[in-house]
Amino acid sequence: MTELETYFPHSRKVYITGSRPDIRVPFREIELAHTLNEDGTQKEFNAPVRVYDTSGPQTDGPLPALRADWIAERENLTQLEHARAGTITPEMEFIAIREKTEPEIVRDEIAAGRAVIPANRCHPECEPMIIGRKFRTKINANIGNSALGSSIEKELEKMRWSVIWGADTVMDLSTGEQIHETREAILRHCPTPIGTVPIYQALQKVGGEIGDLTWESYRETLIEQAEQGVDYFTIHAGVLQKHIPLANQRLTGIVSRGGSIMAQWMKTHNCESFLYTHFEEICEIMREYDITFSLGDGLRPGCLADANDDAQFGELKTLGELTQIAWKHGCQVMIEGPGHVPMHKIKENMDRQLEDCFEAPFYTLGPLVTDLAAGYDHMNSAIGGALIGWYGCSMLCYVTPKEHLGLPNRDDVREGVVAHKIAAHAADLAKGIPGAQDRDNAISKARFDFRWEDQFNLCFDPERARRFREESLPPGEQHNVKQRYCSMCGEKFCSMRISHDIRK
Ligand code: IRN
Ligand code: FE2
Repeated sequence: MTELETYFPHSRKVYITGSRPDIRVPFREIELAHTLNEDGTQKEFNAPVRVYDTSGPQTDGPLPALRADWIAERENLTQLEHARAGTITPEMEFIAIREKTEPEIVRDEIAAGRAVIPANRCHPECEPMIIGRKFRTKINANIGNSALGSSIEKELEKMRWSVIWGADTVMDLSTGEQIHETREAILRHCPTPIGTVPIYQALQKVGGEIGDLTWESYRETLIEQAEQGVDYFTIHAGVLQKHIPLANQRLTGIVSRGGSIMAQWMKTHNCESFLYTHFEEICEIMREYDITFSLGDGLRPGCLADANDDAQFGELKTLGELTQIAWKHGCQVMIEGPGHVPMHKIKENMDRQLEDCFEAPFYTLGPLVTDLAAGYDHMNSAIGGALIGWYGCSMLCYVTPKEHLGLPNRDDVREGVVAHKIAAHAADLAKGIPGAQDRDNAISKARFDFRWEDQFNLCFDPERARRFREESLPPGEQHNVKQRYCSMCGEKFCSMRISHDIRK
């Protein structure tokens, strides 16, 4: 049994074929039981529910190169350049089927810069996906080792685990040993786009001495990772010398790793960031591989007191200028956002980002809506994520219960992914993504029918739902899924049972 089958019983993978046989778009189909009459006879058939699926082919070995022919067949243009030229690429068609929309809508959103398809030419294993506010809200899971531990095997395992629970992209944030080998293993086995923050490896190469970073060594790192197939790069090119004094007045200064590295480098050398001064050369490399920019929020607020301050919004303006330069080079761009922001200040973040960055997709870390939730920061982040998603954010970076405390383990990854799936889905319902509510309606019908198995299988974490119900029933009753009540209210006080009686 694959892990997917273990954790998602009664689900099977199905594929929809597009205009050519090698466009095969994966979905997960959840099979449902019939609705029964009280005497056990069949009352109604319940159609299976088909959901978006990120889990990939579920094989142990390297994944098939599903995009290899598409890449070989066409001119070396980026998805943005193809879209501007009016071409619908196989990736765009794949995505249209996946998102249950028209290829022309996908092309148009890409051409306008309102959406991106992170898909490096050297990552043919990647199943195409889109990040943009007209489409399903996406979530990213961060994995990667640090100086304090982990192994390639463990990181691969976390990657597989993330996509089973529903991560749409995975970022390898390794800063420890064997960065190149870890990334290679992840890229060859991962069905989703992979993102990285190249400055981390560049710094590792110079032994962690920030002053020793150079444009040349950074450039070399970019190309090394580009050749491996990384689909999007976080580049903190918006942190400028003029922003540093603004950040010095803050309660918690600069909390972005990449942002703090670049600020320190500028102080040491007393000159502008090489990411900014060499930005056009970076664009040329990104264009060559069709790597998507994820313009880093090096000055995101790290506490409520610093939210929406001049440092943050000053950087955002710079990110907007850089977006236009990247677009001029034919590169795809998304913009990273905060951070720690109280709820009443979230909307302003979204509104300004749309305006200052010309509607390039927004990709945020939370926001965390309070500073008090250590141990529960995945929930804290999901609250802000749901709100900003509703306002128009396109992708949420997950936060795990270990945020501010340590490197997440397997359980933390699961909790983090599921919490943000809830947030992203809540946003999709409110955004009015077509069909978003179908699965909610199906589970509610199952609940009202006392179809326990279906109720488990339709939710985000069937294994946990099943276990929680079993744990709360008396011994002997634990596997009985025929009861028409649960232990929360008991039989006599079950409102759903009473509602059925009222109807009779
Ligand atoms: C997402 C939005 N804002 C930040 N992020 C993520 O934070 C980004 O995609 C990457 O995973 C991580 C980068 O962290 P630093 O280097 O900015 O701390
Ligand atoms: Fe934080």
